[in-house]
Amino acid sequence: MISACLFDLDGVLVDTAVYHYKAWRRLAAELGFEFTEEHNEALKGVSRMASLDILLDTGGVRERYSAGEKEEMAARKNGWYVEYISRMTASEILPGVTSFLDELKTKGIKIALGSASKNAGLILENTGLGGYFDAVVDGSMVSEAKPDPQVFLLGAELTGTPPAQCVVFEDAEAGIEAARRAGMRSVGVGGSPTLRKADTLIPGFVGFTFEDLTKRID
Ligand code: B16
Ligand code: MG
Repeated sequence: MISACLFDLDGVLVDTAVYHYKAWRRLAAELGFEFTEEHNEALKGVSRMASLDILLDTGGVRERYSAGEKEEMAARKNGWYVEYISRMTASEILPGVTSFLDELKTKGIKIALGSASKNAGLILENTGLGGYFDAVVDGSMVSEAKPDPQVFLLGAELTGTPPAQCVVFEDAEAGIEAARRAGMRSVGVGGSPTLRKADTLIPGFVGFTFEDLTKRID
């Protein structure tokens, strides 16, 4: 029985990875090294400070900076990122997402967000997705990042749903592992081979219905 669907944000409902990439690349350029789209793959679903460490490792400069300097760099990157996402609109919701959420609402299935992003609220507001959610858990509400299950367990609790009746939609391996540790089923979204541990895989939401979900997971 499925009573709640828990969604990751970046890469599942919207593609904010392009904006994260633009901002990280700008930071790397200021620090004097190149950061490619390929490097950026490793940052998907990873928290802001952990992402910065990965970026600094790419440039081979992590040891050069103090904790305070790293805080400042992360804040600088976030300032640019917020500037980019401030201009987001509903046109950036990924294809098929709105119809699937509409269907869940009609069927009385609870909808929750489980994102690592501390900017999730702004993205939901600008895209108009916010109204769908019975609960929103973002990076500012948890102390442990995915693959820790905290973000999804809190989402389940806030919607009053037992974990066994929750399904998580994720585009990152750490998120699929977080769902498993939370005792929830998972749907891997997108084509990444790193998602093979998900209970089922979908390329995206176009044409995907709740009936399809129950056929694959119930
Ligand atoms: P922020 P998700 C994640 O979002 C992004 O995939 C990841 O690239 C980002 O570093 C992280 O949020 C933190 O975001 O800097 O806005 O707090 O996939 O968990 O929705
Ligand atoms: Mg994601």
